[in-house]
Amino acid sequence: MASLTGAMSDRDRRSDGPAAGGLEALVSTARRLGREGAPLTAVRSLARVNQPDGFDCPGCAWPEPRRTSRFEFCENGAKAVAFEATGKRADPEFFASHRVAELRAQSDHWLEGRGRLTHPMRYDRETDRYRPVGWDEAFSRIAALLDDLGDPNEAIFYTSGRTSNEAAFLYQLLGRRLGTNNFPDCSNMCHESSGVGLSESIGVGKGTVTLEDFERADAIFVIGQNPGTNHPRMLTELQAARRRGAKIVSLNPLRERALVAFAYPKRPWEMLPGGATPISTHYLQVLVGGDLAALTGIAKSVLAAEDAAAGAVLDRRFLEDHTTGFEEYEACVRATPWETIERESGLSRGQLEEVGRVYVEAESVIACWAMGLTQHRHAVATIQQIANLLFLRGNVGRPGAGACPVRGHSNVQGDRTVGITEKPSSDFLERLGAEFGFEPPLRPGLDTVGAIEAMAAGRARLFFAMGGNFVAATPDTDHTARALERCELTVHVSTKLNRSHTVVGRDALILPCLGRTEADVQEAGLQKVTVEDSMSVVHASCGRNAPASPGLVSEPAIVAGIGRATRRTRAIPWDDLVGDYARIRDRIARVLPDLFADFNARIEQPGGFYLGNAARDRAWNTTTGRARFVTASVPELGLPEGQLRLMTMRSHDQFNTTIYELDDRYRGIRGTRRVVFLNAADLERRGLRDGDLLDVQSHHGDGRDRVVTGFRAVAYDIPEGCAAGYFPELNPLVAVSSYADKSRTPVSKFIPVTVRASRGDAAS
Ligand SMILES: Nc1nc2c(c(=O)[nH]1)N[C@H]1C(S)=C(S)[C@@H](COP(=O)(O)OP(=O)(O)OC[C@H]3O[C@@H](n4cnc5c(=O)[nH]c(N)nc54)[C@H](O)[C@@H]3O)O[C@H]1N2
Ligand SMILES: Nc1nc2c(c(=O)[nH]1)N[C@H]1C(S)=C(S)[C@@H](COP(=O)(O)OP(=O)(O)OC[C@H]3O[C@@H](n4cnc5c(=O)[nH]c(N)nc54)[C@H](O)[C@@H]3O)O[C@H]1N2
Ligand SMILES: [Mo]
Repeated sequence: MASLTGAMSDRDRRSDGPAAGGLEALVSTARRLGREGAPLTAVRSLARVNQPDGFDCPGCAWPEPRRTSRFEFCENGAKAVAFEATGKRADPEFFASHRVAELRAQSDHWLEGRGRLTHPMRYDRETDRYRPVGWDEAFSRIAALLDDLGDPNEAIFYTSGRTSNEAAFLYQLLGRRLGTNNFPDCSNMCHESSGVGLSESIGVGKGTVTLEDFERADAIFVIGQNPGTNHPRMLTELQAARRRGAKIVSLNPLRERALVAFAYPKRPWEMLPGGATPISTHYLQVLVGGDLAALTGIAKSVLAAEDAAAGAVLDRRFLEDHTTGFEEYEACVRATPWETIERESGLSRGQLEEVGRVYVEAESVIACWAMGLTQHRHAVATIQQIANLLFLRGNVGRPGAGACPVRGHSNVQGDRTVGITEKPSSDFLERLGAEFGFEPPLRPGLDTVGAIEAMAAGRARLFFAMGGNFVAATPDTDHTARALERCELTVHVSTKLNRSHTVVGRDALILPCLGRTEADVQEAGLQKVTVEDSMSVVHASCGRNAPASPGLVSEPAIVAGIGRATRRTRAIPWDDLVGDYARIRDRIARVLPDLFADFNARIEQPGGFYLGNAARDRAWNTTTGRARFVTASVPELGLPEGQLRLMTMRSHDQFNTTIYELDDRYRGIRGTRRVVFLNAADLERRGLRDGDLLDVQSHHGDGRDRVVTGFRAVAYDIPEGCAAGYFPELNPLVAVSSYADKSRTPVSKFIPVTVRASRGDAAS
C-alpha cells in the first residue's frame, strides 16, 4: 500500500513485484511472432517501424523521437505489426464452412484469430453465410443505395482511428458530396471529452506539448492512463525524466505495474537487481471518478501555499495577462471543504497537500491523461480542472510544461484534422465546397451515440464503417446489435474478421483492405500515406510488405470505387485523386492551408513536420480571447448501498477489441478475460471469495436488464467501492443513454453495478 502521504517508500515498490517491461516483454514478442506464423519478411519489417522511410506503427499515437534513427522498440507495437502480418487467412473457404450464427457464438479472440480477410464478401440470408463478391458488384450495391436515399442523412459513415489522412479526407469528401455530416468516429468514445474541454479552456482541442518538453519537465502527472500497456514508448520518456530527478505523480485507482517501475526492454540487463527504474515518486489511488475532487484538493493546497508566501507561488503575470475567470475559480476552490474533497476523491488531505507541494516546487509541469478521465459523466469538467491547475503557475505555453491528452489510435488525431467529425466548422465546409465545387451540408451530423439512436429508431438505411469494430466497441452491445440489424445495408472495411461482421443488416458486405505495413501500389507507383501523432507531428508512412492477398484494395481506392459508382458523387475526379496520393495531399493543403501548406514537400523532412498549436504560443482562440478558468464544483458521486463503481479497461494483450491473448501479465491474470477485480473487503461483505464466479448487473434506472454472467472474482488492490474489468466483454453493461456532459462520450469507466454469486455459465 502507498504510505499515508502518497509518497512511495522502497517497501511499496517491492510489494508490486518485478518491474514492467524487461526480458518478459522481449520473450512475449518473440512468442507472438512465432505463433502467428508470420513470414520472415514480417519479422524483418519490425526494423522499419517508425523509421524515417518505414511505416508508422499501427499501434498507439505516442510520437516517435524526431531526430533519431534509434529503433523504437515496443512490445505492444510489435504485437500490432505481427497481428497484421499473420500467416492465417479468413478466406472464402473459411466463410463457406461457417454460418454467421456460428461465428456470432465465438469470442472476439477467436474471430480475430482467424487471420486476414482476403476477398470482398456479401451476406447471403438464405444460407446464413458470407459468399465472395466482385469489387465492382460490391461498389454498385453501395452506390445503388446511396443514389436511392431520400435524405442523405439516412447514411452513417463511421471511422476508426487507424485510417490515414488521405483515406479519411476522401471519405469525408464522399459523405459531404452526398450531403451528410454523419461522421461518428471512435474519438466520440475516446478523447472527445479532452477535445471539448480543452477547446473551451485554451481554444484548441489538442495537447500543447511536444516530445522535447518531456526532457525539460520537473514534474509529470499521469492521470487515468496506463502507459505500460497502452503507450509503452511513453515509458522511455518517464524513465528518463525520473532518472534526472523529475517528480512523477500517478493518479489511478489501480497500482499499474509499469507506473511503479519499468525496465527498457531493449536493455534487459536492467532487470538485474536494482536495474529497473522506479517511475512514480507519488502514487495516489484515487476513487474511480474522484479526479475532479482530487484536482480541486491539489489546487486548494496551491492556493494555501500562495497565502503562506504571497507572490511566490502563483504566476500572477500569466493570470493577469492571459486568463479570465480566475476569481470565480479561486472562490469555488476555497469554498470546497476538505471533507468533501477527501470523501469524493478517497484520498487524504495530507496526500493531496504533498502533491500540491510537488506542483508548486516544480518550475515546469506536464499533465498527461487518457481514458481514466475521459469516459466519465464529469469528464469535460475534470479535464478543465487540469487546465485550471496548469494555469495557476503559467504551465501552458512554455518549454517543459503543458497539457498532454495521450491519444489512442495511431491516426485518430489526424482523421479529425482532415475532416472526420460530425460538427465541422463552417470555415472548413466553405473551403471544401470551394475546392470541389459543391455546397457541403451545414447541419451537424450524428456522433456515435446519435448513430446508435438513429439506427435503433429505424432512421438509418446504410451503416458504413471505415475500420473498427462498432458493435463491440460501443455501449449496450445487445441493444446496439439490434439497432444495426435494422439497417438496409451494413458495410465494413476491415483487415480482420470481427464481431461487427456477425451482426448483419438486411444486406451486408465485408470489404477487405490493405494494412498499414503493406505495399500500396496505385497508377503512379508505390504510395505513402500520412498520419498525425498525439503531439501534432505529421509524417509519412510507407508499407512495403507483400499484401496478405492479391484481392485487397487500399482504403482510399475503396472510397474512390464507391464515389465513382455513385451518380450523386461522380463529379469528383476520383480516379485522378487515387492514382497518386500526392494529389490528395495537394487538395488537403488547399482546403487547410494554415496547417498543410507545402504538404508534399514537408513530408520529405525526416521525422515529419509539426502542425503547431496556438495555445502553445499563448494565442487563445477561446470565446474570451484568453485562457479560460472554467469553474466546476465537486460532484457527489455516492451510489446507493451495495452498488460498486465499475470501470472497464484494456489488458496487456489486446488492442481495443482485438484480443491477442487471454493474459494480462502485469496484473497477474492468465488464460481468461472474464474477471472482475474487487477489493477484498467488498468481497467479504458479500460473502464472496477470490475465485468465485459472479454475475454482474448494471443499474441505469431505465428499466432495462443488463447482466453479464460467469465472471471470476479477483481480490485486488483497488479502493473499496470500486471494481474493474475488461472492455469489450463488459460493454453490455454500459447504457447508450449514459454519456458525458457536453462531449457525449459513453461512461465506460463508472458503471453502477451490483455483483452476486453466479447462477449462469462457467467462466471461459
Ligand atoms: N496495447 C494497446 N495499446 C493501446 C490500446 C490497446 O487497446 N492496446 N488502445 C489505444 C486506445 S484507442 C486508447 S484510447 C488508449 C487507451 O489508453 P488508457 O487510457 O491507458 O486505457 P485504459 O486501459 O482504458 O486505461 C485506463 C486507465 O485509467 C485508470 N482509471 C480508470 N478509471 C479511472 C478514474 O476514475 N480515475 C483515474 N485517475 N484513473 C482511472 C485505469 O486503472 C487504467 O489504468 O490506448 C491506445 N493504445
Ligand atoms: N467499455 C469500453 N468501451 C470502449 C472503451 C473502453 O475503454 N471501455 N474504449 C473506447 C475507445 S478509447 C475506442 S478508441 C473505441 C475503439 O473502437 P474501434 O476503433 O471501432 O475498434 P477497434 O477494436 O480498434 O477496431 C478493430 C478492427 O479494426 C480493423 N482494422 C485494423 N486495422 C485496420 C486498418 O488498417 N484498416 C481498416 N479498415 N480496418 C482495420 C480490424 O478489422 C479490427 O477488427 O472503443 C471504445 N469503447
Ligand atoms: Mo481510443
